[in-house]
Amino acid sequence: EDGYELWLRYRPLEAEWRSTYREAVRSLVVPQSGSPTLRAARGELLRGLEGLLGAVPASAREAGEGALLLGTPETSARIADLKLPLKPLGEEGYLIRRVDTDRGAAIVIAANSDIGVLYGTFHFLRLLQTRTALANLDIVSRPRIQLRLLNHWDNLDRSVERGYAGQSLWDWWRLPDYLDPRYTDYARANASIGINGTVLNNVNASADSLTSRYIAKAAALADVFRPYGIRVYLSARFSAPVEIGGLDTADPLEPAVRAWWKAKAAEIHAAIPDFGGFLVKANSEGQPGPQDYGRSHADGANMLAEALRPYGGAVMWRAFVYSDTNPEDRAKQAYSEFKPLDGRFADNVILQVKNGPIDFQPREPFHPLFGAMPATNLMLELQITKEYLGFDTHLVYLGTLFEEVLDADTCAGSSGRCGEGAVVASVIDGSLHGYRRTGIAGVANIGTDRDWSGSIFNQANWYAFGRLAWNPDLSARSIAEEWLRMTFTANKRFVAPAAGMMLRSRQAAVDYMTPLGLAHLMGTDHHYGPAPWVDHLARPEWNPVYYHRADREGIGFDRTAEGTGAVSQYAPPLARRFGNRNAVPEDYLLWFHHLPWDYPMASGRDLWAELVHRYDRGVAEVRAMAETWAGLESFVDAERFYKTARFLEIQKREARWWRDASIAYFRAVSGRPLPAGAREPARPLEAYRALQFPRGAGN
Ligand code: BDP
Repeated sequence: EDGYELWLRYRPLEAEWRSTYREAVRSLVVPQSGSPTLRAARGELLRGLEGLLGAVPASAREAGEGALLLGTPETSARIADLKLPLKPLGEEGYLIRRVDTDRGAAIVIAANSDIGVLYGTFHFLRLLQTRTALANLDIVSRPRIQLRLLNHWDNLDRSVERGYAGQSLWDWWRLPDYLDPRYTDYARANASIGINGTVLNNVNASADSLTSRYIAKAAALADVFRPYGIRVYLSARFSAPVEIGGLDTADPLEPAVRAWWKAKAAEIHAAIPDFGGFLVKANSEGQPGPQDYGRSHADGANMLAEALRPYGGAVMWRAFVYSDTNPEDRAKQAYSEFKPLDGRFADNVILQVKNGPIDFQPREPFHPLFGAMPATNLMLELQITKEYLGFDTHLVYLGTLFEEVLDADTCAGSSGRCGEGAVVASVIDGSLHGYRRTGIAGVANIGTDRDWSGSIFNQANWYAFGRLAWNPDLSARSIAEEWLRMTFTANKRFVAPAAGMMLRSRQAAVDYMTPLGLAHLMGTDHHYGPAPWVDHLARPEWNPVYYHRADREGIGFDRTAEGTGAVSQYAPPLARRFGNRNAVPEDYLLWFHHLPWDYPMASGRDLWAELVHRYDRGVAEVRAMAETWAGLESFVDAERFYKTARFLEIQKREARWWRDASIAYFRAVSGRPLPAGAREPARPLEAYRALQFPRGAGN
């Protein structure tokens, strides 16, 4: 049990469930001449049922008592006869229902397309894996968001930017000749949670990935993924016409450049007929872009959109920009650049916006572009890989982070009031502003490690992303419980404590890393471990001191009207709430306000004592998590138990490191004594400052 099978383990169920389900599923009726997708559905069912029930039901041509009937009205006359209400399910939705046929009760998994049938099949297996009663089965499901994508930050040399699970899965050297069976398992796992696209290469892209040689390799992957409903996308380097095209400019208004991209799009589509489109990081962190030629983001995006239009492809243009010449608060820059362009993007462009205004921090308020671009398709980018949350070892369940963002109220509905459902989820599912194209992307945490994600619990973050992409209304709790049941055991005495630990884990990381709205205090460059003292880097916003602004008097970033005015980028009622130190949620206090150390907090403590309290709370929670896990040994196989237990020990030590180093630093800056009863940091500040990553970290 090395975690390779993820949540698709299909281990034998308890005897009672086995017999109940065997009764319910006695035969399989799958259209004979099935497409590869239908064959995949059948194969998964056989694999799943054999594992879970210890027996494969017979294949049958006719539905009788206990039949499981799969298909679409086109592929199955029996399903057509049932006249099921399939219309509202769209292209990808499905229906699972108990039906009475003239020969007895059967279960039907029906859809308008084969991919819908495959999604329904995975859902059906999940019902069994989670021990759900099948009587009165009547499930209707369709995805709320069109593009549900993973973004791989994978380089062509197989290194992975911010990847902590080994090398890139894509073996570019052996592609297209050798297709690692793992590619199929990757596709199965993604299809099981409804992910329908993957961007193969890093946003910091190499132009090589657009050469014919690499297109052939990407095409081979696309062929493997296609039966599973997964389309391939590529990150496009904006300067590719110069680097691989022999042109002397990449100016988006230059006819030769436009022609080059059109030809490139045609070439890619000839190799990958269902190619999804391009993801572009432009004029950000040194990447080339239209501004290099005095053109706007809209000019750049629209040029690529035009090239992809004949094939229905999309351009996902990232809003993650901050420039080295702009003296503005970094949190304001994306909004400042993109808000004036609202309505200027082609309709097959989607602006891809990170969840928060800075950069995947343990906690940020939602990005102010959500709700502010009614005339531009906007999609959400989340980070599944834990760049700022402890890499592979720390147990941090991100379902709660994702849920917090999706549920955040933009207060940008037509009434201009809060509390009327104008949440981020309603922006990105298109319902708030009537977007024609909708999407959500997660920066993948997947690599060649046997467990795919670097740790067993990191698999839950991949899982949660997919489930929420399909249905943003699901709760982080229900997803955690479902994942635990499928990944470990359905025993309540395991699931309840393990879910509790997962649900509290993200707040714990916020507490021991960056409590009360602090952000970006990680070691520069690698983003691992505390380094709030760093102040010597060339650009102000590369330095942690830029973000916390602590001095003898106080701490925090003043983004109110008296400060940088970033609050005004939110809808008026939110701007008022965030701008008022008495009304802002404490979770965002120091994000929006610079306050004196003795500022009185709701708890009755002053700010300094509260900060120390939060750090301590985070450390204590990790200790509790490790104890909880220790108590669950009897429910888990030795290998996965051991790995998680040892990782929790690392996390315990590193939470303490974060707490001690941060407190030692803020104590020195503020000149304040430790609050009464607070534990002295284990080492002097200088010792923490001297630590080098990775050696010495946390010792
Ligand atoms: C930052 C990462 C950097 C990425 C960048 C991005 O540190 O490696 O290239 O985001 O999203 O968080 O483009």
